[in-house]
Amino acid sequence: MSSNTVYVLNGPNLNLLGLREPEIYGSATLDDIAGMLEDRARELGLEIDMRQSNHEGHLVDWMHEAQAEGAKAILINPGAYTHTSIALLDAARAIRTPVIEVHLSDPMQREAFRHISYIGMAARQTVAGHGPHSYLIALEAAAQL
Ligand code: CA2
Repeated sequence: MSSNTVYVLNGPNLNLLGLREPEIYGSATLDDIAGMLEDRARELGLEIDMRQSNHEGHLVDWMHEAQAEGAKAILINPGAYTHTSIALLDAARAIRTPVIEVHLSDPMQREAFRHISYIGMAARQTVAGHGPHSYLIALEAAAQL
């Protein structure tokens, strides 16, 4: 862990990526995305700490941890917690570590209940709608911070 570490946090159901609903979320698994990010991070002189949890509190704890450990940035795809979690919004506001919101799909082009993003209210940037490439775009943005 160093100040060049970027936490990449993934919320509920993203462990199923590549295994279910490929028509919406594509065929890459979360491990594939981690590999892609690690390759690019190496070129950028960064390190990746990639995690996934189906539990809101774990994501909150990891955001606090990122700040305590002096991480460079947090990339977070909160999954459906994007649209429900004031706890994640409060966590993003409570830390100084920059937060970049990431989505595979573009929630604004989907059902109305996905149009609100709480964490988006505190994120430096939101990258959405580019499939796994959204994570890479977000990593490039983190490298510029
Ligand atoms: O597009 C995204 O990245 C989302 O954050 C994905 C969430 C969804 O609730 C957000 O509105 C947008 C859902 C993640 C669920 O991932 C699955 C992966 C494979 C199969 C089923 C769900």
